[in-house]
Amino acid sequence: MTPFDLVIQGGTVATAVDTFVADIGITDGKITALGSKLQSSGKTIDATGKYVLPGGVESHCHIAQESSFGLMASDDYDSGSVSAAFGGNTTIIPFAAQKRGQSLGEVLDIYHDRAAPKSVIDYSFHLILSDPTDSVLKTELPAAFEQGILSFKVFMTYDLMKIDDRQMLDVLSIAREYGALTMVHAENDALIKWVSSRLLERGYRDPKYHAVSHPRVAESEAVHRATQLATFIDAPMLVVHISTEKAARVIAEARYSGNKIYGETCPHYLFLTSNHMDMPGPEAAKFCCSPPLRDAETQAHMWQALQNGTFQLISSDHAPYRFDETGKLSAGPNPSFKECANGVPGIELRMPLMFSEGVRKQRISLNQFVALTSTNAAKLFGLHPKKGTIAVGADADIAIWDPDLERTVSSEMLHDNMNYTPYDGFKVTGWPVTVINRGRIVVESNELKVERGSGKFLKRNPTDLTGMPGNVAPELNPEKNFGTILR
Ligand code: DUC
Ligand code: ZN
Ligand code: ZN
Repeated sequence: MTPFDLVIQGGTVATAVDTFVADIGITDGKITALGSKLQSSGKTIDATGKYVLPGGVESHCHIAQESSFGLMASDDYDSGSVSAAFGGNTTIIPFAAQKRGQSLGEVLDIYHDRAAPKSVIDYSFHLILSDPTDSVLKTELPAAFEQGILSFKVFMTYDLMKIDDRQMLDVLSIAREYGALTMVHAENDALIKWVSSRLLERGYRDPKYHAVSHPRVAESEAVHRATQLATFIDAPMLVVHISTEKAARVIAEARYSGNKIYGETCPHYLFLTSNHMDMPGPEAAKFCCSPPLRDAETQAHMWQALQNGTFQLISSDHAPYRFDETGKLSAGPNPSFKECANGVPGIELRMPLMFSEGVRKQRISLNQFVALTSTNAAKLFGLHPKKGTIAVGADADIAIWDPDLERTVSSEMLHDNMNYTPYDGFKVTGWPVTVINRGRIVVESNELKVERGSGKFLKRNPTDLTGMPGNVAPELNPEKNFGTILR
């Protein structure tokens, strides 16, 4: 047998289903053998006593992107991808956000230019659609799908971004036709506006009131509405950043009935609560994200939804805004809850936090960890089996984990372009120590080993909907609607 370029020897390999001890042989960036006593003509890594896991697929992060208020994220594709890699990720799928009036072609050109010279790991984009004109729906979106960008996010709130229910139906209908995945930020806009204006009228302006201004029912109502619309069209939909028990139950119910509905939650809803915001003045802005942090009881429901398969993804929703005038304090040193940028950083800590608090504390198995942080995203976003698993023929995207390495989190140890972390002082056990993307060693001995711009753009396939039968609404079914053809 020809020796391999790289061999990872003696580690405990885990995929979304299996755990076994094996050597991994890598040739030309791909996994070419799983076996024992494999010989390398190049480098050999001794992984004895370590876990050898698929690299993370981080499918929800905001990098070099203007927010829904127009503020640029603190991380570009250099710091964002480096931070992701140090956190065990080998693929990122950030957003390419359309401003109203912009064509999707223009948007994608801008984001390709932002990513290609800088990303150290592989990447794709989800579009954000804020302006679903006829040209966008009929020409520009299909063109983007053709380029392998088969997912996009829509918003039900934020004046500069939101689309209405009728537009949502148009968008879902196109997505269904092309096998694309609609991601949705589901919060009821009117409820948020109603509570926010009452708060401000009554003098409650500090950032901590952000937690009050986005009521739980705003999420559950909108998740119900969005998933009902998707179910009517029979189009796949991923509800992102779910933060409430009721919304989780809506997802569970939709999935129980065979609908193509998926759910995601984020580390901040598992590890932080609104108690972290209970302080006067601007410090609470460090914890402002949307939907907002909830309470410990809700955290338990989020864990349950991950454990029982209601949610398929745990994503960082890394939305980095520094605690200074470029970010959280861009409206001044004392912003109201309406003026501070929405979002928390976490791309480097998503997997370590989940490993430490999830796997080590036996809330989830090692295989569930792999599924939730890598394999499911690869499947949902059309990258599997090239990404998201350890198998012969797959890209050699691997993170080697030291399960016993203990570190206390501080902003200084992270590689993002932030000046704070909401997880400051957290004790985390279990960290990725070597990260490999397409056979290239990206991180080793706490150092970056590759050039900026060496990550590759990934052309994706449609979501694999096998096992998701869906339902045809009677009104759209010619056998039941007097023969009308509506889709
Ligand atoms: N939605 C996100 O997905 N991230 C940050 C803020 C928001 O509204
Ligand atoms: Zn959102
Ligand atoms: Zn987000």
